[in-house]
Formats: sequence, structure tokens, C-alpha cells
Amino acid sequence: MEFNKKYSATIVDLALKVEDYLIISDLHLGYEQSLNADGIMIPRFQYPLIIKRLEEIQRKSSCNNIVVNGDLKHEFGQISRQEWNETQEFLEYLKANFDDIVLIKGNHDNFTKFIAEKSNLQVEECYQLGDSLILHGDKIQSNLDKADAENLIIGHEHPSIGIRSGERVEKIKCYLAGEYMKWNLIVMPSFNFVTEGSDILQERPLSPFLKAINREDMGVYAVENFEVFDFGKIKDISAVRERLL
Ligand SMILES: [Mn+2]
Repeated sequence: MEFNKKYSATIVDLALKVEDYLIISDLHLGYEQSLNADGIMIPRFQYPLIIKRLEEIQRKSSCNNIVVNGDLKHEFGQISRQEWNETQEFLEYLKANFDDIVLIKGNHDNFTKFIAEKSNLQVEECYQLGDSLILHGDKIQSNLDKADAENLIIGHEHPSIGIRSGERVEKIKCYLAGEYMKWNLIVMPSFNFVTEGSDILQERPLSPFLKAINREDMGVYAVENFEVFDFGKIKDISAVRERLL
């Protein structure tokens, strides 16, 4: 599904297609092991799901280039064995299946460059594709206003939206599309299957880009198994929710 034309990006499930590149964000490889270390027992299940989903996205989009927009791995500081193995294996997977591979630094990526170097890859602060600047979104670069771009594409936020079904509230991953200063702003969902993310209607924003704007006017595009649902603006969803509660 295409956003409003001005964003020059197409949603292909949990990836964005910009020109002939796929963009994915916030994989947080090694998340399970980090939860285990905190006493939360969860099996390690993400890696095969990530590969399977990415294969399907690549097949549907026919893109041979990819940008990983930050937080490839989860743990801060010391790299755990699971992260090392999975991250290395993932980079080798990308090399076997994509021509150009761009890695962007997220706030969890202190050690990613050492793993990337083993696969002869670099980690960048940001990356420009046509009129879109891709950056993680955990900080606003001081030279951002010099960027010759129309669109900013960020991750970091892991947006999702809570949907009530009977007694339960199910979260669905979503994209947000709005404006930050003179730019169009797209916020991507996480490519991570441990959590759906943080509920945009319930939780405070994390990214300084979202803290700086009125989010109420942002458009919400939820994604579930390759289907995209246009939910309208945050303020309209909030209004409906209020009427129902
Ligand atoms: Mn992040």
C-alpha cells in the first residue's frame, strides 16, 4: 500500500520500499536471551521468524537492496553469545540475498560495528535514498536542517495500536505518518516478534522527533500479515475510543 504520494514510500508489511531498497528497523536480535537473564523465561524463537518474514517481503517487493534502520541487536554493552551468532548469521544472510546492504546505527548498536566489520560492512549515522533521509530516530542530529531531503524515515519508537477484542486488548504494529518541521515524517514499526511495541494511544513517545510534534494529526497504518489498514488520524481514533468507553 502506498502512503499519500508525498512520502515516496510503499508499505510492504513490516518493511518500507523506497526506490529499489527495502527498509527494516529495530530487529533487536538477542532480545530473548536478555529477557532470560532478567528471569523472564521465553524461548528463543525470533530468528527463524525474522528470516521467513523477510524472505516473503523480498519476494513480494522484488528489492535487492536493504537498509537496516538501527537496533539490529538488543543488548547494550557486552555482546552475548546468542547476539554474536545471530547477528553474524543475519548479516551473512543479507549478503547472500541482497546486493547493497546499509546498516544504520541505533541506540542499542554500540558493538554492532565490530560484528559488521567481520562481514565487511560499515555502520552509518544515516542514509539518503532519493528524497528520503533514513535515520534511527533516537536523537535529532544537529546538522539535520542541512539535509537535502523531503522525507525523514525513523524507527526506534516501535509504534503499535491497541485494539479491543472482547475482554482482551490486542496490539497491532503500525506505521505513523505526519510532519516534523519542514519534513514529512514516517515512523516504522519494529521488525521484532518478541513484542508488538508501545501503544501510541496509551504510552508516551520515546523519540525526540515525536516528542517535538503534536502526534494527534499523524496518520496510522496498521499492518497484520501483509495487510495494511488505514486507521485515519490518531485524534480520530482517540475520539472513537472515548465514545466507546
Ligand atoms: Mn532504538
